[in-house]
Amino acid sequence: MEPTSLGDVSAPGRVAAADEGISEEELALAARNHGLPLEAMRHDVTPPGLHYVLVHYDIPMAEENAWRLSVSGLVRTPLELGLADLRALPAVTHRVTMECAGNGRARLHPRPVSQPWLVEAVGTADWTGVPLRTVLAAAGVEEDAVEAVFTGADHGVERGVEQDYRRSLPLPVDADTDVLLAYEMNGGPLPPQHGYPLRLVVPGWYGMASVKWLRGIELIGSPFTGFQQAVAYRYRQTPEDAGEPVTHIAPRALLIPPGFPDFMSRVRVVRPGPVKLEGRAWSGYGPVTRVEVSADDGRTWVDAEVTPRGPHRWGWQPWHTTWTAVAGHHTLSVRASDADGHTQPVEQPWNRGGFGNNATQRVPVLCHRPDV
Ligand SMILES: Nc1nc2c(c(=O)[nH]1)N[C@H]1C(S)=C(S)[C@@H](COP(=O)(O)O)O[C@H]1N2
Ligand SMILES: [Mo]
Repeated sequence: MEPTSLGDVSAPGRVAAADEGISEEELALAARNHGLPLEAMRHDVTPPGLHYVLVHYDIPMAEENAWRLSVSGLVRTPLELGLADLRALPAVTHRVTMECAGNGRARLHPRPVSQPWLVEAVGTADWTGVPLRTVLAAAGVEEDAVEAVFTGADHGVERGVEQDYRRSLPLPVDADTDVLLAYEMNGGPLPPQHGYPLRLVVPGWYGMASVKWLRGIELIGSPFTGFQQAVAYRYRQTPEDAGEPVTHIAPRALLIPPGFPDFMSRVRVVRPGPVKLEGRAWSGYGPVTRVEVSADDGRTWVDAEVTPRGPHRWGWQPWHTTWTAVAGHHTLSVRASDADGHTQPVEQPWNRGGFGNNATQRVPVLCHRPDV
């Protein structure tokens, strides 16, 4: 369908009818924004190219030598920093598991119409750069500043609102949150799709906070009301509901699909006998303390072995267990619990935007003997 206008911010995001399949518009988004192939969870650090990608508008053309980051608003010393200025400051590296807030959206009933992720909008990278607080300290944040607004170089229109991609974070930015202005991913320059030459990385928060192609930081004296803050990325049950802001990553465990896949259905094929089940688990609220696995579609659960969180406090944790497969059809599920007391639900946590759906993964498996 050809749009007759660029939309209207007073019209809520659409929810699909009960029997409505994925549209060509959703397919176009899904083809641009790719997920992590789940077998790539075998890598502790996701190789670039396999890390999920989400871009609202277009990937901007950028050149490191010409790039400027401005720090403005309620600061004593406004700054204009080039990449060389940032590289001259003490650098840190953090291993961070990032996940899109829309991960799980396409599994919701009814389905909010947007990027149709199943469970694969996640990845883990080593991000190198300058702590945000180093740059804020250099600029000298005024007492009356309450938020920092981050502006990307990408520009588009969303529900009728033309905009640069912008998000804010509340002040102060604590030392223990490890928010980073990153110019390297996994030891190399940022790939274009991940924010080259500079991005924000907000560990523990859903991906929308980690503004890519970062060109501006503005300190402001009242809460930011931009589209990506006040309209999008809120947990709402109805269009009228003001909703709660989307912030931290809810716990999730994923299984590296065992055995080998059927090409079309992706059903997994395994042989009878012991099958190693393994995967990753993470939460933005603290370490994952428990992972349970079900081989009977969530009726009974057994504990898997979770590797305690090591030096990488923002990275996913491996888990594993052994399942004795018998001939027939099975549905494997896995669920995580974190130190803050959150457990993944078996029922979908529905909201209009399709955010934070961490309902447990379901992996259909067919166990049979090799043909002779
Ligand atoms: N400038 C800008 N930053 C952005 C976005 C964007 O569209 N533009 N998308 C956000 C969203 S919704 C997510 S989930 C993450 C994705 O980061 P990645 O593509 O590096 O995985 O970037 C965030 N930062
Ligand atoms: Mo996202």
